[in-house]
Amino acid sequence: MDLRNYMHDYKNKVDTIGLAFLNQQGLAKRLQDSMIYSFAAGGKRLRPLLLFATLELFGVDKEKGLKTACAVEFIHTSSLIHDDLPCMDDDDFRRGKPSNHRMFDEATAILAGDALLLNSFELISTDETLVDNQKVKLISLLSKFSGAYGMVGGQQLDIENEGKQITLDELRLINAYKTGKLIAFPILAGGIIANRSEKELSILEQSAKAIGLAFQIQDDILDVIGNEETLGKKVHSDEKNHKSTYVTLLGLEEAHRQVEGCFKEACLLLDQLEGDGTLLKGLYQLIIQRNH
Ligand code: GRG
Repeated sequence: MDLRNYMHDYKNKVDTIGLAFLNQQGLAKRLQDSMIYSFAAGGKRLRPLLLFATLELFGVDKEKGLKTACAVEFIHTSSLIHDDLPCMDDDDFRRGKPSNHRMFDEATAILAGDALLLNSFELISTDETLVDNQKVKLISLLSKFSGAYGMVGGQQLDIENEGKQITLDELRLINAYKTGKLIAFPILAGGIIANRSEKELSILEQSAKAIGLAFQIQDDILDVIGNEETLGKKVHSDEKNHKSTYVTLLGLEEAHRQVEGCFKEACLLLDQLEGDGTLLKGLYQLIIQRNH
């Protein structure tokens, strides 16, 4: 399957499912508008695409991943809304548009993030293409990877370390949780929906960890060499917030080398699995070559 066509088709499918959910006969119109504003603001939909590409690897019908893919994008969107708040990163722009609290107001932005987070579990639990056992595993993993022992815990550590000089190991740990877990979820979710063994899930998890690290290093690189217009947000924000990053700790050249090293490791791990990993590797490549 051609990577570009696949990305286009499956991005559209996630958009359709997400918008249908968010456009239901509503209770609070401003809240719905605020959720739709951020969900439809033009994200790359990397996490959903990782899930579909993992299903393709195992030869499983990608339609079975639609609601779970949308669920992880809801959580990702909720985290971006909260991340931009004045009490967090205090960013006025996201994806080239005013951040949610700038477009609406802080209270609405907080509630939109809360609702997207919680409704993500509704999406999975009402998915009629999955059996109950799969739904429980997916909900359990998604809540673990998003919560105190996942993304939210990583965010807390990140805030506590602002302005401090930290080691490479400390930085890796923070990022493995703050960013890595939500990148790992869709890859593991693909394995769960494909009913793979514990051993195969463990290989998927190692591959996901490697590509998650590559993603974050590239993110730090883009904050230094990226273009504000393409990125849709301010560059040099890490410097402004006195953050230790892979670029400040390793230098640009070594950071680039490590992105490449992690990418190769992630692909080699996929080679240990039975199936066709071409699409997933193509997506891994896009992750490390992205300019926004
Ligand atoms: C409300 C669940 C919840 C959490 C709040 C604020 C917070 C806790 C966590 C912050 C996590 C965070 C924003 C990590 C940064 C991850 C990152 C580099 C996002 C950019 O991802 P892309 O490139 O973005 O996939 P697009 O715009 O393409 O979707």
